[in-house]
Amino acid sequence: MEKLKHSVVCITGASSGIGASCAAAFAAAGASLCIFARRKERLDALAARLTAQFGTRVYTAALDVRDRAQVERVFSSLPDEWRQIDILLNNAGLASGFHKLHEGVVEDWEEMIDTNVKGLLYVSRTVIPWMVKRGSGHVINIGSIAGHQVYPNGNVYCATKHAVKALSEGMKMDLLGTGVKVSSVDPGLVETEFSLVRFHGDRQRADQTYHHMKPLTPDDIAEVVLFCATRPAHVEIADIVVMPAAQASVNHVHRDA
Ligand code: NDP
Ligand code: 8X3
Repeated sequence: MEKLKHSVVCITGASSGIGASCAAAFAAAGASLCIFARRKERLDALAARLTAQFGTRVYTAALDVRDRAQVERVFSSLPDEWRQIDILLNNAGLASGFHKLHEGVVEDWEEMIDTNVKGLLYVSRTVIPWMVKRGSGHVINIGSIAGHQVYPNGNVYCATKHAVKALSEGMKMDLLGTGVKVSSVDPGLVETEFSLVRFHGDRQRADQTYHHMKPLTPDDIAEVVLFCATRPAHVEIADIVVMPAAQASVNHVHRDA
């Protein structure tokens, strides 16, 4: 953990779920945080809490990762000390809708592709060159078990997470020898706002996802992300799949009762 003191950690999608838990875990370990999401009021509330609890320095800005010009503007207006990003956590992402492919909603597809794939690329294209220039850094991408397997009605979401897996592998090859590490953390079911977003605010349907089973918590994922970030210089975790004990694959979930 000593390693994280004085480091700058940049997290996209820190207003909720896994991103917010990772922000808290890195703050507890002594890092400074640069956190982004569309809901800035949530970021500011999180920042105030972490500063009060751990004395954390936090930079917040509203950012929609789908908007390329906005990504460039927000990162280029970062004050110099915040540009020394040691760890980039590409976490912002979502599922939208749950339909058979031939009945799918094109706007849902576009939102997922624009956020999970193009948004991750825009942010990476902006930040990674700074890391390469300094000869150090670590990109941690939040993938998914849905990047390894496909499930009915998961079609486009699964495709975006398969793309994230390919991008993590490609980044690792392209960054070889630069001093910049790349890791992918790929969770199974985690109880966050993810399902509420997927089902467009339908709480009952969202709750069914975790019905009679114990999902992962966002803190479980934050622990794994921190593990990746704190390995010795010569150790690089390429990919970790993290599943709830009650989930064997995207299609196999054990539910009590
Ligand atoms: P949440 O819905 O709780 O959090 C998603 C975060 O992404 C929010 O902070 C949201 O912020 C942000 N976000 C969404 N769209 C955008 C955008 N266009 N620009 C910037 N930020 C955005 O879900 P999770 O914490 O579960 O999701 C985090 C990541 O984990 C995602 O990549 C998801 O695919 C992945 N994942 C989730 C799993 C799960 O079961 N929950 C399992 C495997 C992977 P805001 O709305 O304020 O912009
Ligand atoms: C989220 C996990 O199984 O709902 O990536 O697709 S799953």
